[in-house]
Amino acid sequence: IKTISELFKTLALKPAAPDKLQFKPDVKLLDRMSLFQGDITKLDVDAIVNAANRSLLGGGGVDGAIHAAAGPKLLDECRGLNGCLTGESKITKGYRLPARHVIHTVGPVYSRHNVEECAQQLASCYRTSLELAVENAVRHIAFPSISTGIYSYPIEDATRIALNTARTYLESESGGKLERVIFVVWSNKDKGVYEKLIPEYFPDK
Ligand code: AR6
Repeated sequence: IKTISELFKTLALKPAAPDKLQFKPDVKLLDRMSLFQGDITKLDVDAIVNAANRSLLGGGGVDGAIHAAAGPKLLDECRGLNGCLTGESKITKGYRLPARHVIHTVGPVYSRHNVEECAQQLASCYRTSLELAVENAVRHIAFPSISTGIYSYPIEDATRIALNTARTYLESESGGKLERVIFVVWSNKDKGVYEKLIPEYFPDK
């Protein structure tokens, strides 16, 4: 787990020339991800992801924190987006946030009777956010733990999906353009789950 100053140190990388964006194969996957505990609205990165709802018009949890920190212009831009389906993502500017962009994704409301569909929708949140990031030349993207708050997704299952989807994308051809994925946790319990599972999906080799 990185402290905020360590995280910023790792982020203070020289911007790559556009034609050199493809990551070298010898850069370890583990060196392209970070775990950060704290408030995602404070991160000075190209994009932070918002765990939104289908209206995209704000709410509680991390969504409320992002809208409060970004200011009312974020809501104005969101009004023009016409909502978003579960498992899909839309991008806006970051306004008063240190982050340049906000990628709004709509996670599933967890249901024990529909585990398979929830898992596919959650994976789709991560995948479509990462795709939007690359389409918008985002190099650093920070994710909160989507659906695991108000939407009640079990943290361990959700974390496996987050790590697996990010790892698969980072290894893909377009994912080669992403420099770093940052997973942001709020609670100590969630931090423990990520620390336990990261070595399974991002082995240190
Ligand atoms: N920085 C980082 N993580 C945070 C922050 C923050 N400032 N605040 C909360 N978290 P949730 P969901 C963590 O409930 O489950 C909203 O009303 C939080 O501890 O924000 O996808 C939307 O409008 C948890 O680990 O999102 C939707 O209606 C994680 O962020 C609904 O909630 C996600 O919790 C979405 O629910």
